[in-house]
Amino acid sequence: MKKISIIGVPMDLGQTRRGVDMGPSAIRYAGVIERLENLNYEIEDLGDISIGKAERIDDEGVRLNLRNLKAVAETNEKLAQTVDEVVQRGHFPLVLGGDHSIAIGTLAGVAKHYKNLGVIWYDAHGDLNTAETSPSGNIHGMPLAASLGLGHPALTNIGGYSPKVKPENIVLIGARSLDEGEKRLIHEKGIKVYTMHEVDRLGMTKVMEETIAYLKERTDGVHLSLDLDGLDPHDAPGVGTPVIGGLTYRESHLAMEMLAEAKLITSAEFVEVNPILDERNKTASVAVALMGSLFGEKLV
Ligand code: NNH
Ligand code: MN
Ligand code: MN
Ligand code: MN
Repeated sequence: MKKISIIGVPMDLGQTRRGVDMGPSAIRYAGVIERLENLNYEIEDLGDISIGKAERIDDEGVRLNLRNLKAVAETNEKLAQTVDEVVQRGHFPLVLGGDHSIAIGTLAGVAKHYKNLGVIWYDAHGDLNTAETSPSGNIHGMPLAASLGLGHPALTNIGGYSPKVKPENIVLIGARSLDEGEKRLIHEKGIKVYTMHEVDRLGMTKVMEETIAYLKERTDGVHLSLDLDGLDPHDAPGVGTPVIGGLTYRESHLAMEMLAEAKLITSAEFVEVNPILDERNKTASVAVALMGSLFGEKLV
């Protein structure tokens, strides 16, 4: 596939740090379009999805432990629609965040086109909370659970169907900050996880070989959901919830290069870039460099 459609989602309502709404702009400024054009892709930039407005007094969100539920759900409906159309036109959807709550809409737009969509969740976190288990009430900690059909119906039914993905088609990579409820769910559902422990022990080469083999045999398309906080804060400082001890810049490139070689990925999103917390747009630049590798850039 040689055509990529870029969709910006300047969403910051799934968490409480301001600035992540500037992510799409920072990623464009870091040269995403030129970078991918150089790899001979035809790029269509669809601009940004308009974001629902937060309730001034979000009593309902507070009561439900789902901050800004209404606006987050509305925005994800729009995103799902846009992504759906992109896939229908045979283009590769590349979504730029924005906080990770937007994965709900991306997956809603993508998953209906596959019988068995695989998902790689590259993240320090599991994003497997529901309102019942969330320590924060932040919806950016819930998108993978919502896509499994777990949580509030306003989130699980985006796009008019649920679930989007089966637990056995998911692989988590880079996890190192999981809440108790998330750990329970991972065991209960048998979700495949490469925590930092496994990455240290096996090395990224083996982790990716196993991930690729595992998903190749059971899925008919794979979505990459890459949260920049999966990387170590040394390499990606511009994120709202940095966690020490993460994946390096080189490990991450290796992962992307191996995915490119395997021709596995059929849609992708890069999320949680927060330019306000960043150092000279470093994190957006890292995101663009990783996209280069994902789309086949070679060092020589
Ligand atoms: N697990 C925590 C929560 O649910 C933090 C989630 N933060 C993230 N997820 N950045 O990727 O609130
Ligand atoms: Mn076209
Ligand atoms: Mn995340
Ligand atoms: Mn995260």
